[in-house]
Parts: sequence; structure tokens; C-alpha cells
Amino acid sequence: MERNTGLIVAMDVTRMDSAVEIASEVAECVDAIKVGYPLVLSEGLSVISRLADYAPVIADFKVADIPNTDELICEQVFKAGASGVIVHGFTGEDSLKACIDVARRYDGDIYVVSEMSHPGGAKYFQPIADEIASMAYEFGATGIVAPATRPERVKHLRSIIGDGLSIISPGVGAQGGKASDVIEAGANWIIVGRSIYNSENPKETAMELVTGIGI
Ligand code: 3DU
Repeated sequence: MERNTGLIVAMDVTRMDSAVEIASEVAECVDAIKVGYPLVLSEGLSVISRLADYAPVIADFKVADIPNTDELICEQVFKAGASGVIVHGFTGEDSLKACIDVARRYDGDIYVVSEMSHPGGAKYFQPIADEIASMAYEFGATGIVAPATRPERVKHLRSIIGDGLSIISPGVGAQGGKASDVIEAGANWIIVGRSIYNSENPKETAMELVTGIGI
């Protein structure tokens, strides 16, 4: 993914027409559109190719299964037109490797969740986050997903993965994180959902966020 604005919009609306409308408004302000279960379960996998007309699409399916199932899932998602897939790391090295192997065939990206951004995300994730980040580095993932709600953790995880891997970071806005803090801590991209898609003026909000990122 090319870094022009540093902003990824999380398109967690549940209607294709809303998603397309918002995508067309914010396209010039974002480097990617993240879609997940809310939109795909509602409108089908074809949302991926539809939104890919506006920006590269990252599919946030937090893939977490045995290697064979992970491979089958990633294959479907890349085939549908996604540029990247978000996967879990706690399922282990073999599962992660299966996802990365598929991504390589499609010249796609794999982002590994290291620690989640919500309050409950600290309890089980923090004790294993460093190991997951190291594994992402070792196996050649594109990057990790780290919490914008805890910039100090982003900084720490950055020290583990070095500069070779990207950090994409959800939690700015509705979850309380601040764009400039998390970028300063070492994130390459912030991921923002509700603050943009619930805004009266999604484009204006996206532009303000991009100013806050300050690339
Ligand atoms: O809180 P927001 O509405 O800005 O959306 C954040 C998005 O990022 C949303 O799609 C959520 O599922 C995803 N996400 C996290 O919020 C936290 C994580 O640790 C991983 C993904």
C-alpha cells in the first residue's frame, strides 16, 4: 500500500450504497478502505471489488483458523479483489505462514493483529503481543495492527518489528485515540471508522484527520 495520506477508512456501514457514496467522497483522502464483517455479511464479498474502484481494499476478517482453512479463506478474499487481509497471530506460525503464502501468490498484504485497541483487548493480548509482533516480522508479514488507544504500546511494538514492517492502527476518534500521538509513536497509518462514516461531512472529517497525521 502506498503511503500518501496515512489514513485508512474503516467502512463499517452495512449498505453498499452508503459505502460507495462515502468511498467516492473520501477517496482522495485515504490510502485504503478497510471492510469487515458488518459490510461483507450484509452485502456480500462483491463489496470488495466495488470499493476497490475507489482505493485498495483491506479485508479485516481477523482470520484465525487452522492453516488449511486460513488458506481457503485468504484465497477467496484475494480472488475477490482485496489488496490485503488482516489475520490473527495467536493461531500460530503455521496458520500465519499459510496466509502469507497465499498473499505472495496474489502480491497481496497480510497484517497481523498484535494487540487490540478496546479496553478488554489488553488483558489477553498484551502478554502475547511482543511474540506475535516478532513472529509477524520473522515470517515476512506486511505489518501489524496495533492500538491507537495506547500509543506507548505502538512505540514498544515498533521497537520490536523495526522499520521494515508497517503498523496500521485503529482506535482514533470514537475509541479515544489521537492521530498525531499514534503517528508520533510509530504507526504508518491510522484506521478510522465511525468518526468518518457517521460524520455530517465525511470528506471534511477525513481531511482534518489527514492534517492531524501531518505527512
Ligand atoms: O472505532 P472505529 O469506528 O474508528 O473503527 C475501528 C475499526 O478498526 C473497526 O472496523 C474495528 O473492527 C477495527 N479494529 C479495531 O477497532 C481494533 C482492533 O484492535 C482491530 C480492528
